[in-house]
Amino acid sequence: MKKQMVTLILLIGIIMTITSGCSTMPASEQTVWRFGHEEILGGIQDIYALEFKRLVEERTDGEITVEIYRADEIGGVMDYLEFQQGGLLQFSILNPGTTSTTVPENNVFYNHFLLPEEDDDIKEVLRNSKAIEMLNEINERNELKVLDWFYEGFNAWTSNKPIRSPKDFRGISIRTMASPLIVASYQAYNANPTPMPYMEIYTGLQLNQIDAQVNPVFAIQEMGFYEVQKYLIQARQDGFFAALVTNPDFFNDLEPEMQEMIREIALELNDFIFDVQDSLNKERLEMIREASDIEIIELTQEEREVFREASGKAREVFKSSVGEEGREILRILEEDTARVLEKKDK
Ligand code: 6CS
Repeated sequence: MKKQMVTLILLIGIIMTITSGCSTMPASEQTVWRFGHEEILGGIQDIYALEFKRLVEERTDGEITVEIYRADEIGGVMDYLEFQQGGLLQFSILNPGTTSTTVPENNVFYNHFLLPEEDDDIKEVLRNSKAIEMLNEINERNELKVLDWFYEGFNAWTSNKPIRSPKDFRGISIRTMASPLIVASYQAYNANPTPMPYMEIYTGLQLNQIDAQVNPVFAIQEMGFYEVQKYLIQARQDGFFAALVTNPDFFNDLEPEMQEMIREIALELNDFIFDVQDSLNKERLEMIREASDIEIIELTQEEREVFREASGKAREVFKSSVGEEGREILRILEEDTARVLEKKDK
């Protein structure tokens, strides 16, 4: 397996050397940009990638072609992170659950009860916060140039038991992404967090290797998790965030007009994908309701408060896993969220 992967990497490397998007290439030659993401056909990241492809190909009159690689097509998500840092992929969508192994500060998004809950408020914080600028600088120092952060919906829990309080999590093995903060967050609720790859969750639930998992509603539907779970619980404790990432060397070598085109596309896609996630998550919740007997539980404000209190422990874990810069990013996001919510109340 390892050998096949190395061969594949080498193969991609050779193809890349011949065809990659370098700015010195004559305009008449075909350029291929490789775009990796973490989801399956029809997922939010896939819809994003397809729209990115459409816009790039349209605006370059087909001189640039974008090839999309979905989850597990040429490696696991951690391979995609390496391919991105090494320049084997020109673009990718990576979420903090993947990149926080390299940039722990990215986990800031997965602090429970930190960011606003409404889409427009989240958008405002993401677009205007100095914290995002600081976070992007840290990513760039790690060979990840973030062109945009976007949102895929709030993370819901599915489980074989109803969960209304941290007490109910006792003894429950919940599959999470392999991020120390996410693990700490569910430990703070008394659960047994069990990291495993995205593509193995369904079987894990089916074989009772795990009792629960956490993901946005659209993913629960398209990955079929609702088929093997009894409850879908909406606590709105955090959202699923992801970044459009490029390789800094690749990007810096592009001509300024090309850089500008990509920046514009990223900005347009932010609005596009916020709307897509909103309608897709609503639509897929209805599909789940129609296709199964899963019980959907929406926590009350009082029930959420108990989780908010319990999440304090994990916030401390985040603070101790990052340096001064990371703590400042968290502080600014807390402040910006409070400001956006206050403005709304007036
Ligand atoms: O839970 C996961 O691992 C995955 N969830 C989503 C919605 N996207 C990609 C990620 O790898």
